[in-house]
Amino acid sequence: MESIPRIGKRLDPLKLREDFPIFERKINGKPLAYLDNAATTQKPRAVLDSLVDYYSAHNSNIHRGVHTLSYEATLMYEAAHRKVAGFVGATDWRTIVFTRNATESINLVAYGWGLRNLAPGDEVLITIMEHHSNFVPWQMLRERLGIGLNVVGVDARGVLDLGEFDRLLSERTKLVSLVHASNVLGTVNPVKELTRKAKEFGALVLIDAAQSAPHMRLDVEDIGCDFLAVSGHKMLAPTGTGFLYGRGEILERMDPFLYGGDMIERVTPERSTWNELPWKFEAGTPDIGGGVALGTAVDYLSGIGMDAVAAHEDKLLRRALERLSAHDWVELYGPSEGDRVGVVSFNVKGVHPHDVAGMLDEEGIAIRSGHHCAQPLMDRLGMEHAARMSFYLYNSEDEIDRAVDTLENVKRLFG
Ligand code: 7TS
Repeated sequence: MESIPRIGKRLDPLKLREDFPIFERKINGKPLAYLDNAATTQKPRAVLDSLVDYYSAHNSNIHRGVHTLSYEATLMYEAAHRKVAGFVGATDWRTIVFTRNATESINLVAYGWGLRNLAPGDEVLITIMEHHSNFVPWQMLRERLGIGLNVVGVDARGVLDLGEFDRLLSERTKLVSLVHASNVLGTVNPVKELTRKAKEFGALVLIDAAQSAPHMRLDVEDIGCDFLAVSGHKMLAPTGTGFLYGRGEILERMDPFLYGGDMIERVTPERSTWNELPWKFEAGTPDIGGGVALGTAVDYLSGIGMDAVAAHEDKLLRRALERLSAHDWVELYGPSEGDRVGVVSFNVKGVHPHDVAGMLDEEGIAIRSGHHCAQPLMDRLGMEHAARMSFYLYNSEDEIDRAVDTLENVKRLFG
């Protein structure tokens, strides 16, 4: 794995960019500044190479047959589970289930655990800052099972109302499903403390780590959670990859999510029994090549060090906040203090965020605009839509300056 950098404490984004072929592209004649990492990230050559290597030299179906290629594919796919387990501090690789994305990971818990274990009178506790993927599955269970769904609010800056969390948590709470870092505000919730509180009431805890796992060091044992949902494609791996960590004894007792091949132990016309973990939850032929490449993405990130990634992104965040807050025509969202990941939502007063994104695109700068799949939060904060910059390890302060300079020029030209 020579293409995987070993960097130590500090990270040089300009050096890292050389690992990402997409940055050779020009967009509208300008160098690409990719500031839409909360949606999905770019892929380093090591990840692309591992896909090509897998399909060129090892492609086969796993767990089926004794031929050499199948054996190799099985080993590589299992090794990727081991790498992911190490990445999030899980001691047993069998507690890592590969999925397509965080959405599928959360649905796996809703269908595999929720449908079987919840009944009228039980409650699920979420927050208003959830992505739709951690809202809608629980609404589905509320419709189907008649359970309660409670929603913890935020203050005007988008910080979780911890008092309300305490008030809504009770013996009726069977699951707390909580976003670690908001994809709109960047707010980082104190998941370890909230998990401890939930455990006092015997509730299970699911952490939606889609916006945290790619950006900071995480340890499921330290947090104490029962489930952790992550999108692989937001951490340098191919689209179509993600995973769910689940506490072993809970996964053992859960129902499968999808039924069919590979997830069974024995099938008779009358009944079937389930395969061991994690295969019980990976029905059908999985995305083997993508899974292997997810393992390579983990190697790449581990080579750099998640603390270095977090420190670099914090520097970018401070730069963006400093530059944007200098203007009274910019409305900034999200907490000004406390833990926050590199996500900055804002509006240019009087300009639709789609127009803001369009103007930046003309300069080769990619940002997202819209409701960011978090409509309950947008409603609560009275914002219909917003522009959003989100950072990763290959971004530089210069790119943030380019983005804000562009906004300033547009403002100067159009008033
Ligand atoms: N949870 C959070 C906090 C997210 O930000 C997202 C995706 C998801 C779950 C779902 O991830 P997926 O991989 O299943 O789609 N967030 C975004 C975003 O902010 N822009 O595009 C996708």
